[in-house]
Amino acid sequence: MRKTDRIFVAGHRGMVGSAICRALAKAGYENVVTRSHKELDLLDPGAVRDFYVAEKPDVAVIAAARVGGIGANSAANAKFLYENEMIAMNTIWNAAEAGVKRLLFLGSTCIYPRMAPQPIPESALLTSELEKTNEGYALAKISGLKLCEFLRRERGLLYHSLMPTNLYGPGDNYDIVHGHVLPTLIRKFETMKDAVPLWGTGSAIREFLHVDDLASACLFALALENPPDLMNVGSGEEVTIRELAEAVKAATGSSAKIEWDSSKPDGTPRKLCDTSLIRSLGWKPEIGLEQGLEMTVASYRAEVESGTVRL
Ligand code: GFB
Repeated sequence: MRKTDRIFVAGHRGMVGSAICRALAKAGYENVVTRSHKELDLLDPGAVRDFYVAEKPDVAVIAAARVGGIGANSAANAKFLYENEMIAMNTIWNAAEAGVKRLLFLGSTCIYPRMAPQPIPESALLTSELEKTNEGYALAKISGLKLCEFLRRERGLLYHSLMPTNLYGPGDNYDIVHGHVLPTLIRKFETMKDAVPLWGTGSAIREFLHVDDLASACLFALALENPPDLMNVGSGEEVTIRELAEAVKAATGSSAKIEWDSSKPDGTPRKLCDTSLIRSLGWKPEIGLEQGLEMTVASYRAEVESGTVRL
């Protein structure tokens, strides 16, 4: 990717897209093209086709998606499948039709089977059943990465994908019902003074990656001349949800009591991705969970203060 390339970042207002735009600006890429949801509906194939034909980007980064935590996903698998499938198909297929030479598609490690070997290698894809709570989202992301793979093989286009583990950072969604666990816990500990109700048993194991580390992985992957079709991106740092809760409690300075609600789902028992492929090529994360939590509690407070927090 050259500094003069015209780069379309789909989903630039989301946590991931905005981190990628920050990283691109910092690295001196000035020709970034963005469209708000109002300006371009990614669910509309005709609008997306017309956009690519008119704008002719050299590179596209697909960071747009309907995302949410276990609550949002398990309550609306149909919507998560439909919208994410449409976004993936429209943005990838129409890019190819319009002659976009390079494209990076972002997914999630929930594409891997529920009982995948740990840490999960890229080769675990489609080897057994998916986790039911986010099956719709996972199926859409699998379609997207496969479309990239097929277009690369059949048309020689440099379309490839990254699968990040659970992300967090500035601009996250702090909605208590629909958000991911880490931002939701920050909000709960910041706003509930006596008791904090948490979901499940606390035994599920997750890996968390700061979104600025994902953005650095995106720029790294885009600089590779012959990137693998699919690479995992993770921090390698695992915690139980119980340990995460204690860490968030400490980072927020809360003294509230934690109450577990085991009627709520734990989801995938363990989700640690094998990042040996991307690390062997030279990328590594920079922000550990303790530091990342401190930064994110500070950005949450700043977002609340300025009225920009997403709830
Ligand atoms: O981030 P999260 O919602 O989703 O984390 P997944 C869910 C884990 O945190 C479960 C526990 O073990 C929950 O029982 N948990 C405890 C809570 N308290 C809370 C709470 O207040 N809110 C939430 N949300 N969880 C998502 C997928 O899976 O991961 C998406 O649904 C996507 O598709 C994303 O792949 C990265 O880690 O289970």
